[in-house]
Amino acid sequence: MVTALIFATPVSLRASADTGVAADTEAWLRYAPLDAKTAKSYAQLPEKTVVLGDSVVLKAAQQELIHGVEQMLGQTLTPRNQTPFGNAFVLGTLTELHSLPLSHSLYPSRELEADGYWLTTARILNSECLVITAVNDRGVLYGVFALLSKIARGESIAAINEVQNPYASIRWVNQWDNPDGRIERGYGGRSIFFDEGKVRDDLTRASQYARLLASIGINGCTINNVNAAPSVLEDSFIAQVRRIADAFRPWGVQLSLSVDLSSPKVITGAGNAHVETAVSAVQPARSAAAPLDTFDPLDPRVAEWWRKKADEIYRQIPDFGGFVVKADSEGRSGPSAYGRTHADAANVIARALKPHGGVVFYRAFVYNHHLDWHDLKNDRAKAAYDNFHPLDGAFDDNAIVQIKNGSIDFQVREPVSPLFAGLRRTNEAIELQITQEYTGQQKHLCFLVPMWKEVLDFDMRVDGSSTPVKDLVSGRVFHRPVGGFVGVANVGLDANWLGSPMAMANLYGFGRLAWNPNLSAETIIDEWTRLAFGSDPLVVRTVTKLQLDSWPAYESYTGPLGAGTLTNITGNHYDPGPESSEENGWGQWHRADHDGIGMDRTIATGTGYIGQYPPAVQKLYESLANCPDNLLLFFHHVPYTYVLHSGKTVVQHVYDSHYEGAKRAAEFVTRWKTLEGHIDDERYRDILSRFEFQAGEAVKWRDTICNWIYRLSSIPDKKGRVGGPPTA
Ligand code: GCV
Repeated sequence: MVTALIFATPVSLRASADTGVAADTEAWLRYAPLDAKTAKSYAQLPEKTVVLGDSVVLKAAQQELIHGVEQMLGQTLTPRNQTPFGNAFVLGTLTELHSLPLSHSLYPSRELEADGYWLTTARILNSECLVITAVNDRGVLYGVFALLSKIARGESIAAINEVQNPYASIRWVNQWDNPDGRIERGYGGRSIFFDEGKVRDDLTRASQYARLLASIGINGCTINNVNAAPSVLEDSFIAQVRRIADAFRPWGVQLSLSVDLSSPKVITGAGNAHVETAVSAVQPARSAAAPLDTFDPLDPRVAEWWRKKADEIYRQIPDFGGFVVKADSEGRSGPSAYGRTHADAANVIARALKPHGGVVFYRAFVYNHHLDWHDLKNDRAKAAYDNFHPLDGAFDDNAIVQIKNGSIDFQVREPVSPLFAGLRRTNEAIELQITQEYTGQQKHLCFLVPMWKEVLDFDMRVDGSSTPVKDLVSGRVFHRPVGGFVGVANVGLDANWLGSPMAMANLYGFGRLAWNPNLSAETIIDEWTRLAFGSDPLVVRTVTKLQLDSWPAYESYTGPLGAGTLTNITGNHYDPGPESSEENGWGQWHRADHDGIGMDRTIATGTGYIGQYPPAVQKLYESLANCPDNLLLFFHHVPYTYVLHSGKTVVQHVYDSHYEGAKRAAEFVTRWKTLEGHIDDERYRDILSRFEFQAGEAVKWRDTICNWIYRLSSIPDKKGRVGGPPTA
């Protein structure tokens, strides 16, 4: 098969590396010229590059190295392909490296795994070389990006000897793009992949996106909405999707598709000869693409349909990653239509993918959105565990249950899903939301890495041992063959990808955590800031601190004490709308009334949700005495006068935190203003106007929530800001 090579063209020219638009598009791959002093410390770098092999990934790696060194150091590396090559950057797998005459045996200090890399110096053919090696080509590419990142941040690479392995094999992003070009919960413009029902002609952005993803170790991308249009599996569409896979391939990003479970029954299509054949009474079906009268996963015809469909896709896209399935959720078709289980549905697809090495991600986001809100025992938070825990062990080895971090839906604060601890014989992946659906939609600064860290580090105490979520999802705890991390990214055509340059720290942070969840939020944001804005100490200090302060600030003016969804849940998921959470079937309830607030999820008197956790975690949440303040209202219904560990009453905490949060949002403006003249004007002004807007929105949130709580509780603010004269 001839594969068209589409390499991303970095947009910034050396001279313009600091201008806003270019900096936005290049994001953390700006490779801005280094100052003279820092550049001097890299003066001894080789002047040539040698690549051992000719795969498109290795070529991309070499091109990236040449581009990065040129941009940052103004030095043009010469590609060499014959020996002896003198002092050079040597790029290639260990196997290739070992075929060279080396002066000494060259092995890393610890074992290299797939996608891992080793950066080292070595004497090859009597020349000093800087070696970037790995067990596979993708690892070499990641090594190049890691080396360039170090140079961009001014880190010393003298006598470098560093081995890095990824924490898990699954490091994927999901895009919720629709074929018409709109993106569900996307805040950065229209789809970079699709327009008007077709794959775009110009896939430059898709290629640039894959480059960005590769630079942070992301190895898979699902290109379409989990609310999947069945048409993505039509033959004519797959032929188009193949072009996106071609654009991804040099960057080692595997393409995958979200699919609708009812596809075998609903796919029709103009120009689809198979369909016409199938409906013809004269000729029997000749192809997998023919519509059936069922999508029952246990029907052999359905199994055959998926098998042929997979074969067909792999014929076009040999490195295809697999499928993502959302079923029996929010109106999607599912196995319940035939009385089958989620494992039945996942396995019929898994078996079709298996011969090709593909995987199916089956989402645990399955719940009834017509719950009776009158019934105090009903609880949407229980749904994932209730649906999937009984099926543990029933999923095939290449099926992965994809679990949202919390048990509701990407709220500003939720406890981790108990399902992470509830699957011992099933592969898992955690789903994190990079796009800020419930956390300010990129209009508010909300750096999510600290939240994700809390989730990944949360110790589930399975069997009484230390079992943090990161070790459950990576498969370490239960020795699962595959597992890892999925981030819902939703970048769009906007120059800055996510709709805001500062929000890109979340995409960067997701990739870095998926690679190594033990990195601290401080390290990650320090890296990102230096790459995106440079190393001026004032800029680094200010930007990192703003980012690190942003989630706590957002939480304090939108959703304190784990109260759950106070936003407009039936509408835009952005504005304050606390009343909309109640009296409907969606189950994002906070149960606020005149006497108190919070969901009673205890085992003793509530919904019993806490019982889904291992005993040590049950103990933490079941008693009011142990339950942390920041999740109190998620687990307990208490009177407004209940006194928190902090010594404040619930109602006073709500008032204070909203005023404090809005004040902090206003201070973001003044803090940002100290950077005038220290970063490019375009981004300075763009981000300033965002902070000003956020400050106003925070006041809106503050006033709406405080007045609402006052209306319900009739308890005035002790500081006299809400509902009555000061009492103190
Ligand atoms: C893609 C939430 C979002 C939906 C999303 C869904 C999901 O409900 O609001 O837009 O649908 O989650 O994750 O499937």
